[in-house]
Amino acid sequence: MSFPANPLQPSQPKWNRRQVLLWGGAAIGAGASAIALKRLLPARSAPAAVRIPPLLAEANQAVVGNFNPMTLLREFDRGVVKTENGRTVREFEVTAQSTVLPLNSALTHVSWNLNGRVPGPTLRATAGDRLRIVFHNEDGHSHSLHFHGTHAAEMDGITPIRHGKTTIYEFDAEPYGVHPYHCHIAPVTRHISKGLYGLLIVDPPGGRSPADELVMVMGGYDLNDDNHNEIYAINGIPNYYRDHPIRIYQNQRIRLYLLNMIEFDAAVTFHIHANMFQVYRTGRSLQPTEESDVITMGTAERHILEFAYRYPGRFMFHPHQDTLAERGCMGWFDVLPA
Ligand SMILES: [Cu+2]
Repeated sequence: MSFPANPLQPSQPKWNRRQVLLWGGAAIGAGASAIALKRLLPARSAPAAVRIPPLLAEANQAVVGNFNPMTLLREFDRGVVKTENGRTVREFEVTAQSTVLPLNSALTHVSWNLNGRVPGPTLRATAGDRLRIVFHNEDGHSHSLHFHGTHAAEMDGITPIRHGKTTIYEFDAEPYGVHPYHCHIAPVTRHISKGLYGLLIVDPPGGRSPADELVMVMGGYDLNDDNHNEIYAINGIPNYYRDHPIRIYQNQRIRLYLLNMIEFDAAVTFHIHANMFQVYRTGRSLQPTEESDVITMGTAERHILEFAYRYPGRFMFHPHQDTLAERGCMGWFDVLPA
């Protein structure tokens, strides 16, 4: 595989003994045992060509609520890998819960989220893998996980999973590309805007070229239930990357997996300063189909954007609806000399 693992934040599936025992017998099959769940994560290391700037100490400590948007950027959950009948199976564990997010110094918000973070974990597989997503609902409301991509009707994730219940979604990772997942319980606008969404990246069989890979999900918060967003964020926390610029290297390819999960606004744009990006729409191609510095995305639209910065310095990124940028949906790249 050619995609780089992140040496800073390796995938850390959170299996514990209780959870293995909880569903092991029913879901793994009679012949399997907990031993089969031993971690088989390949010991990939980043190709020498890809350099990731070390995090500043303050970014290492900049945890907001239960998560750190700086490390979340490059965090990919490849699941617990096993082989069944000669094929790769990836088992993921996703838990819906409520946590209080400090959106800024004056504002907290009760978020409904997955694994304690907004967005939820970035699940990652290769086309053709079997995906098994164990979904626990520990929140007081009913929720579900609905994946984009191709799967059977019974795996479409529109059935409410009640508080305290667990269900398993299982399907093949197809097609390759970038797929959102989100809760699909009514009112969906409310369940999504409170934070129940994330990304599933399905890599093409041969992988993609080496790059410093980042994930950004744009979201909005309707704080007073008036079906309008009062505040916006990239990766959960408003203005996080304004206050903590993302360090990247000059002249190195950045591969940005970008998803728009903003409810209530029909469409938004995404713009980077002083540069152009190449667009792989929905991640469904191996060659870019267009080049621009601004792209329009309806809700649930997602793309891969690739670019490299020729000049060092600080460069802004944001939707070009500047009211969104002014309400939390913006950040900076801090381009370091190569
Ligand atoms: Cu929900």
